[in-house]
Amino acid sequence: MKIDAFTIFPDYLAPLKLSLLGKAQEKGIVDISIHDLRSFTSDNHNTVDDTPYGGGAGMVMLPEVWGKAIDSVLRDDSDIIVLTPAGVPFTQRVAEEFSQRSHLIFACGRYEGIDDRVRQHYESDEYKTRGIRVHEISIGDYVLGGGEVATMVMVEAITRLMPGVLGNPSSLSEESHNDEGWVEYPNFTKPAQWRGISVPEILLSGNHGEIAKWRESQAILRAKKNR
Ligand code: 97T
Repeated sequence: MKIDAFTIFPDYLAPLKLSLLGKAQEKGIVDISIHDLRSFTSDNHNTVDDTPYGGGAGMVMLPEVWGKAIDSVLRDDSDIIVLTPAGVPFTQRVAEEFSQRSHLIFACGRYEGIDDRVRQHYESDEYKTRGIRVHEISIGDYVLGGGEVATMVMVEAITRLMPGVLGNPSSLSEESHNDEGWVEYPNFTKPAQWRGISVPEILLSGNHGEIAKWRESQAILRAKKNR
């Protein structure tokens, strides 16, 4: 999988080069490129935004800069992902779908967002017939300073689903038993007693059938309490 991420703060996305993802890149499973949006400007001040038509607070990112940036990497199999609080909610199911794509382009907007004509342009029939799709995605109901952290969340959730990225693939098949990944039983390790609290007897019994039943019921109780 090829990933291209565009931002005016390339340093914010530096963690994508680390640890798990760094290893996945070494193995050649994913290839992540981080691009400075300012390198696609054409004026002396490297302007990326301007005041909104119709008035209002803040600045809007220029369509010309985003057009040049996206065109520089666009392929016939690209998915363009625009991070925005007004987007489609990002879920495990969405992560699974993106994990099977070949080229993801992340557009990290700052300020009040990106001129909407960028979305309209790449959603036109010309691009649709080439197999190019635009996705406006939100990672949750809160407001961030920009799309960078949301991009990191998405890249981590997506790439760990790709074959060879996770160290322990059995944790993936266990996850797939529950539909979105949030039904999880409570876990315990050594010691068997900690601050007067015992590990549940059943987990020490060696009865794998009963343990599985107990974990299932605990997972459902926890989901009811928390969700
Ligand atoms: O709040 C944001 C600002 C810019 C880009 C994305 C976001 C966001 O994404 N998910 C939640 C908020």
